[in-house]
Amino acid sequence: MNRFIGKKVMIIGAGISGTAAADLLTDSGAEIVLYDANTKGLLDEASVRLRLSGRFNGRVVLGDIPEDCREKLDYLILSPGVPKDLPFVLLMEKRGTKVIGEIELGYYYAKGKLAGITGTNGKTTTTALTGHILSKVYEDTIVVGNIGTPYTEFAKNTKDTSMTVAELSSFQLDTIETFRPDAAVILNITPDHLDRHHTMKNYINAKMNIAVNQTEKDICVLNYEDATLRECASGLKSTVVWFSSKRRLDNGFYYEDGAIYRAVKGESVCVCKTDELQLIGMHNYENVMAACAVAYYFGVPDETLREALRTFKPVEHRIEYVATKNGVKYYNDSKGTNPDASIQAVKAMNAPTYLIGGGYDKGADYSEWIECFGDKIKHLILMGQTKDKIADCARAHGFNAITFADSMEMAVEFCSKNALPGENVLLSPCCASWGMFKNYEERGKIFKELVNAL
Ligand code: UMA
Repeated sequence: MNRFIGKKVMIIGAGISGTAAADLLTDSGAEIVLYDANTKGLLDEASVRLRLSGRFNGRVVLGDIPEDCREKLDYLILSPGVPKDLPFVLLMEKRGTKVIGEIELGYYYAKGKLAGITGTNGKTTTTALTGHILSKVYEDTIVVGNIGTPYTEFAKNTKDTSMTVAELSSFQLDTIETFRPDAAVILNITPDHLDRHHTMKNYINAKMNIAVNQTEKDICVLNYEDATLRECASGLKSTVVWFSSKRRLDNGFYYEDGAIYRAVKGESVCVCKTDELQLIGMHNYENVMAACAVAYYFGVPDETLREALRTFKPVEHRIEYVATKNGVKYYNDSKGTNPDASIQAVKAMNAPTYLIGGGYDKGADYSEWIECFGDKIKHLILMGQTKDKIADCARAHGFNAITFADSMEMAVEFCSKNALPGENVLLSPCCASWGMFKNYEERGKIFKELVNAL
């Protein structure tokens, strides 16, 4: 029985999630309003309709919410970027409207198996890797969610034999109700998005929601080295599978001396050596362990898993190996747009490194980034709006090997002339790209083109 027949449904947000949700509901028999606050006047009805399928027969409302939309709503479906504590949402909830997120809507329609992956950092890589591994066994594997493809776009086409791997942000998990992945992963929880969730407790609760409907038949893969996750694990009904980058576990997955192991009742099997992987850095080995745990649960044979791990290419612009020129290895981490991400990239380097940084000023504090340089960063090449601010901070920390560059061309040229065979060049700006580039993708592409042309 279709729960939406004859129901009044409003979808908030006409971005990629909202339009996919509207398309999904088009034949449901619901009376649909697709609404967008559109505060900057960037949308008009024609452009929204263009992105909807031709069959959409609901209303598109932009700007202020008309009076007739404030009454008798049965469902309110929120896009990920829409907070659930908006006055209108709270009002409708008070009036008896069921409020769910776009992910919950997708789940109503989805069939087959489901792996859900969340965490503050690493979820895109883990989702892409898990999808890559599972596709070797499950012909009909789809990768959806925060990674950039709305769940609602594909949910209706899934079959009982389908395998869905969903990257889930705290925004998306905040508005689920019955969503229940067979395998859940929480990689780590550190402060993020506090402007939206207001408190760390709310943020943690949103992340833990991924497992809230699980039973002991389902697994929840957790990082043993994350104190918050260790604390929260006792409240879960799921079967917990731990992974650790720091210690040998009797049950679960762990890293030791350049290899990843699976342990069952104290018996360990080597899953792969980390030098077989194209992913580098301990944070990535954690992502690999989480993906392996999901693969094991879904019955991927060891040999298939090993081969899939070997062939997986890192997500573009995230500590991505570009090329070796004159014995110097070049890495593109244009997605390193904040200190946390750039610190991981520096930690992942295993040789003296020329680091290209700087860009748009988001008001970040660069101290921790500079402090993690140690002996590893040999020279810092700075560009963009933040170059003086970073240079001052670096000098205050006693780091003086600094060169300014007016363009990416100059930065790459300097590195190619100075870096010695066996050393690395890393683009990990610690800043957004705006001001010099359209976005971090463009910055990374330009860097790669320049390197490949050397
Ligand atoms: N809008 C309103 N009212 C509001 C807020 C937004 O009407 O109160 C409207 C905006 O005017 C806009 C539309 O909603 O037109 C945008 O909706 P959205 O922000 O939910 O964005 P989508 O285009 O649907 O993309 C969303 C995710 N965006 C966010 O979570 C902000 C995408 O994650 C995700 O890839 C996509 O769904 C598919 O699942 C992006 C992201 O930045 C990459 N995620 C955050 C992150 O990774 O840190 C969480």
